[in-house]
Amino acid sequence: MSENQTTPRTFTTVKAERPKLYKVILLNDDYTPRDFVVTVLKSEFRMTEDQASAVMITAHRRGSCVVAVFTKDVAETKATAATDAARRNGFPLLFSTEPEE
Ligand code: TYC
Repeated sequence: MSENQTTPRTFTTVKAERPKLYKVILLNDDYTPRDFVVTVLKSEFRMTEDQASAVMITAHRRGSCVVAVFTKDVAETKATAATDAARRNGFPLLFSTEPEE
């Protein structure tokens, strides 16, 4: 018997999957006042006045604008909270979510 036999060892590499990310999308409509859109973006997405104004005007001109990217749960929670804030104020403003490619 050889004296320098070694015990075979198995090494397993555990790789953490990066969580899939989801976009929160602001949709334009003809009824919600611009100021209200800016207010919701500031309060629900912690944007500055300038950031919120830029996102609002992009959605107004192009029909929609990506607001931010989050994990699925956070994106859905924020889109729902922002849409609910609009409903409480009687506006049809809508935030949706979609997976990032
Ligand atoms: N289009 C709206 C208006 O002219 C303003 C608006 C902008 C509404 C962006 C929604 O996502 C929106 N009053």
